[in-house]
Amino acid sequence: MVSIKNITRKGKALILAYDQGMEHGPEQDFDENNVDPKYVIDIAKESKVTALAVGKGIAEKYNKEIRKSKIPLIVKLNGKTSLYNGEPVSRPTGTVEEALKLGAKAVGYTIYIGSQHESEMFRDFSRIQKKAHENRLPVVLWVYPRGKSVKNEKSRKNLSYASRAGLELGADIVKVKYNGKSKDLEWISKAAGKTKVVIAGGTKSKEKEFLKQVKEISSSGAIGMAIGRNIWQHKKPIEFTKKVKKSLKV
Ligand code: FBP
Repeated sequence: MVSIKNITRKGKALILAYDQGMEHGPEQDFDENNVDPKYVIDIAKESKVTALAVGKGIAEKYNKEIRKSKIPLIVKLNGKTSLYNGEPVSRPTGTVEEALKLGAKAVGYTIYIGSQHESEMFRDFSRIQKKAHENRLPVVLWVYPRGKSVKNEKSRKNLSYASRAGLELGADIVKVKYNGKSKDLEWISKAAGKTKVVIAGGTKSKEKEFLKQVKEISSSGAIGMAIGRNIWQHKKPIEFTKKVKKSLKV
C-alpha cells in the first residue's frame, strides 16, 4: 500500500488548498494579499500545515519558494473554471511525471460523481492513479457528487457514495464536504474503508462556528481537513491555523 506519511503528521492532515484561482476565479475569492501565491506559501510555511495543494502552474512558477518552505507539495493534476456551464467535467491538466519533477509528495485530482461525464473522469483518473502508485506517490481525490442527476450534494447517501467511490477507485485520501452531521461523517468515513477521509473547508465562515465544526470533524472518523478560504481569507491566518491544528491534533 502506498504510504500517506509524507503529507500527514502522526496520521493527521491539515492540507492548505489553493486551487480556487482556477476553480472560482480571482474576482470571487481573492483580495490584494491572497491573490499572490507567495502570500499563501508563506502561510503554509509559518503555520506548518502538513501539505500545500496547488495546480501545476503555481507549483512550477513558485517552485523555489515551495521547496524552501519545506512544506510537502500536492500537485493538482486536473481542474476547470467556473465559466464552464455544462455537466461538470474536469480533465487532466498535468501528469504524474511533471508532479514528480516538481518535487510533489502526492498528487491531487477532482472527480464529480453523478455527472454525465463521470466515466471519462474515471478513465482519466485510473491512469493517473496507476502511474502515481507505480512511483509510490499517494493520491488525494476530491470527490464531489455533482450534476443534473444529483439532487443533494451533501446528503449522507451521496457523501458516503463519494467516499466509497474514492476507495474503489484507489484513492489514498478522499476529500469530501461536511454536511454538519457528525453521525453522517462517521458513516462516510466507514464507507471509505482503508482510504482516509479529509473534509473541505468551504466558504469563509465565522471563526467560532468553524472551529466548532473542526472539533466535530476530528472526532468523527476523518483524519483532518483540506482548507482554503477559511485560512487564507482570514485576517490573521497563522494564529487561526494554530487553533485549527490544535483541534485536529495535527
Ligand atoms: P475551500 O476550503 O476554500 O472550500 O477549498 C476546498 C476546495 O475543495 C478547493 O480545493 C476547491 O477549489 C474548491 O473547494 C472547490 O469548490 P466548489 O467546486 O465546491 O466550488
